[in-house]
Amino acid sequence: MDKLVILIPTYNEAISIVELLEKLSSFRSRSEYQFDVVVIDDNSPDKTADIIDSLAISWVQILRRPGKGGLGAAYRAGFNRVLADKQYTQILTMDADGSHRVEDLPVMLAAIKPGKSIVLGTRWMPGGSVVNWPKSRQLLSRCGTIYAKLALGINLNDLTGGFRIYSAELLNALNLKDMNATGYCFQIEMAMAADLAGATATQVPITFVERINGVSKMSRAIVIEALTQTTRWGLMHRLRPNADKLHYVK
Ligand SMILES: Nc1nc2c(ncn2[C@@H]2O[C@H](COP(=O)(O)OP(=O)(O)OP(=O)(O)O)[C@@H](O)[C@H]2O)c(=O)[nH]1
Ligand SMILES: [Mg+2]
Repeated sequence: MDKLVILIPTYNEAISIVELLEKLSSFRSRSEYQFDVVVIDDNSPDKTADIIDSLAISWVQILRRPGKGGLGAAYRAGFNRVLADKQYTQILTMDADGSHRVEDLPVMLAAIKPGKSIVLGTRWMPGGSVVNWPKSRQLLSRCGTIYAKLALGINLNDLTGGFRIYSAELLNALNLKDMNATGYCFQIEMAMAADLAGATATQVPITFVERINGVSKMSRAIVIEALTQTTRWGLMHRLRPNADKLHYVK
């Protein structure tokens, strides 16, 4: 039986994270997976971390970081924490803002494969959908994925989403310390690294729901980073084939 841990990055998600932990608690009481949760908080000014602490849930830990360092840095710190604790075999990642639904967890968990495996919650495939997301954001996400797919030659339909399950075997095979994407292009970088490592990738349709509470951390800088990094990775892939594999895979 796999031992599962759920990583949730937070920056000013005081209301949303409490709601999400309630839903996870209810799911946990019915699930065969007695998972743990690690919230990675970047010293949120709204006291997200203290609020979680005050709930005193035995299966929830907080990884407190000194300040806002971006999604990529938060996840890499989270990965290092849970891989050091060798008990976990599967690492699930999800946003705190309610966009990733606990209702989609069973089908995601059922899609885990043995060995180096990645399960990708996917909006842009039959059965996948988005709820209340502005057309502009949908366009950005779809175009971002199409561009990354073409640039990197990866045949996956949702390269920017953060609702995923990585096997510890896959994460242990990657050079996480040599990754440096900050914003949501971290998700593209991880999908690319998984592909280079020869992971089995399974896409699962999900319903992505626009956040109700809190504010998005998406910014122009994050979009520009995604565009420039993806272009750079695409060029590297073409001009120096195998160099990227050597860079990302141990
Ligand atoms: N620890 C940490 N978490 C972050 C940081 N930036 C974003 N997050 C969290 O990462 C998750 C995704 O961020 P969002 O702001 O929802 O970004 P998004 O989902 O791409 O964009 P929206 O759809 O507009 O919400 C949320 O749980 C955020 O709180 C950061 O710098 N540090
Ligand atoms: Mg969000």
